[in-house]
Amino acid sequence: MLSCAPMQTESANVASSHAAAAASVAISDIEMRTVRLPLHEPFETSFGRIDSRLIFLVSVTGEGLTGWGEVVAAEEPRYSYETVATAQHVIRDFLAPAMLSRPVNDLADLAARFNAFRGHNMAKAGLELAYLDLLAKMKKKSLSDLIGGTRADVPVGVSLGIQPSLDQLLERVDRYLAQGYQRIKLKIKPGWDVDVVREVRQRHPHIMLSVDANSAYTLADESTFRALDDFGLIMIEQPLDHDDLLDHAKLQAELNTSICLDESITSANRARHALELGSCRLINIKIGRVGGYSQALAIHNLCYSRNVPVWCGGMLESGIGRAHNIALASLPGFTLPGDISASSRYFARDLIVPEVEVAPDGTVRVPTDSGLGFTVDLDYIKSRTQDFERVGSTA
Ligand code: OSB
Ligand code: MG
Repeated sequence: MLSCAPMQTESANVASSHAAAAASVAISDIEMRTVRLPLHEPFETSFGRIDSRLIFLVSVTGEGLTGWGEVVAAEEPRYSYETVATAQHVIRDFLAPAMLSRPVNDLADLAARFNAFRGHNMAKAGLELAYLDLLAKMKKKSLSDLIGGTRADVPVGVSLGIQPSLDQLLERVDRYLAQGYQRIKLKIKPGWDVDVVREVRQRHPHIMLSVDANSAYTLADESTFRALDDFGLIMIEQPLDHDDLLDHAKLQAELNTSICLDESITSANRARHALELGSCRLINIKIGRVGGYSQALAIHNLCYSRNVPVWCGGMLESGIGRAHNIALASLPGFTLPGDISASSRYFARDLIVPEVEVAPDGTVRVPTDSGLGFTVDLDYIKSRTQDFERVGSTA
């Protein structure tokens, strides 16, 4: 079973039967690499600004095949407490030994081993991703097929960072709409919110528009939320504290606009709590934030069974993480456009071939080749690798 134990009773059983006949895999090697990729332009959110991404890749080898995953932690603990360095430590010293200790029966077996260690979801997810790519390659299936995906292409949107000026933001909104993106998400923070959203809305009365606060507000900002509530936004993403559910429930009760939780949803159990408390009406699923495919599938199944729409969030991943996001977003419950943009929106050159492209209708094609469905560009990765570390089953 691909879905994990805690949510089985809630599960709509989507994505569970497909890998039922899982083959046991003996992993012989786990490799960790960091690769710095400059961003085309700086990305600014309520918690800061970055102009490059330190991409943390993990690969696992077994049965003569290699599977690839990405750890989405950042260099600084702002979006999450994890960092690239904490994830390297946790993988090297705890997760890799657990994965290498004996053959992995299936995803639930791997998740149960990782569950013995608290937290560090992004580190766990990186290895789950690599394992599932390897498993899909063994079974000669696409990742989407393996997890029960039903879409041949997925609708996508773009997440626009806080800009130096309103004009620069408006220019970017126009640019990405012209490229076909189906939804525009604006990063907001106090001082860059109501006036900015009003301008974008006036110019584009009918587009799917949302905002993402990355926890920059409190319940005391009621007047801001009341103003935002009048713009016909499809959602307000994570307005309050990163680990809050209660105040979000109070706020959701006051708003017409749906609240979408990102940071606050760290597991399937947290998702269930949020839905039962009324903290949100939508959930952004990021495989890294929730600790891997096992929990991401459980959250999807829970929401699907309750008719709660979900969408796939992004962490400025390289093509390797993005390919996993595309597979996840092919599940039936992913009805809203994901933060799955073209490679060229982030980087001059991506780590996969071909790069991810957005079609003029604002969709990304779900690959049908086995595993990730993209070729990992190992020569390019090697040319940009900063740190390399190998953990083997034989010391
Ligand atoms: O809150 O969704 C977020 C990027 C890094 C950290 C957090 C977030 C984001 C994004 C970008 O919004 C999404 C993407 O295009 O990858
Ligand atoms: Mg977000």
